[in-house]
Amino acid sequence: MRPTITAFESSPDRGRGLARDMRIRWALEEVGQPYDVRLVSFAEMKEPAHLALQPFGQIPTYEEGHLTLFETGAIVLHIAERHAGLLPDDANARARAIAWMFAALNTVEPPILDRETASFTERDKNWYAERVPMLEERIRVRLGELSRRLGDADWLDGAFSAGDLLMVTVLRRVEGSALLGAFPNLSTYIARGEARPAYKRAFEDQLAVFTNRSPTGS
Ligand code: GTB
Repeated sequence: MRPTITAFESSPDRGRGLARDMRIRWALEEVGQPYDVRLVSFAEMKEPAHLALQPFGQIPTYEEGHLTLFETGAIVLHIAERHAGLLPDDANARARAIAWMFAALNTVEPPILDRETASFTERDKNWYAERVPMLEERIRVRLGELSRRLGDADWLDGAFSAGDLLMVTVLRRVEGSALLGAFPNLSTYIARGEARPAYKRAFEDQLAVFTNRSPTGS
């Protein structure tokens, strides 16, 4: 059954692929599952019809027949469990790939989000300048740990998996920053993710929302 996801009608990033629908688009492209996209405005996201799908009034959501899902981790896991290509067949390797999915969302993303949130909402506070180095140090520690674990491997645990997909989307949030620049292997890891044909199709399709080009046909 062809799923429908929701995405921003007008993403603040103007198509840089930083909004979280990108994760779902990429996962669906990796497994070759065509999908539809319903664009929602910020106002619509807070209305009852959308809140019935996503209790926190956010995107993305995922509808497939009678199933409705929210939370990108749950959606990517659902896609990965039902299609080949995003999780290994070996049970232990599969469990480890799922651990990397959680690590991306629970361990690496939170300090990055804290820094972003501070820059949006706390800039006018007199303690902001004091707080930023602390927030950045937390990110640096996590990136250092991740960098050490990745070493010179292509992916986090053997073949590319849903764990890498989520980790790359999380790391993209600091792409181009001095924080990430200190860890060249993480920059090349992101580049490897971005070079995947499925990533490129997903990126073009979310960008098409802003450039009015027609999607690649997924
Ligand atoms: N934990 C949830 C998940 O993983 O699904 C988080 C979902 C979420 O944060 N969605 C955001 C949202 O709907 C969009 S992606 N926010 C509206 C709201 O909460 O009211 C976050 C995002 C938005 C914009 C940029 N950007 O412009 O760079 C990057 C990331």
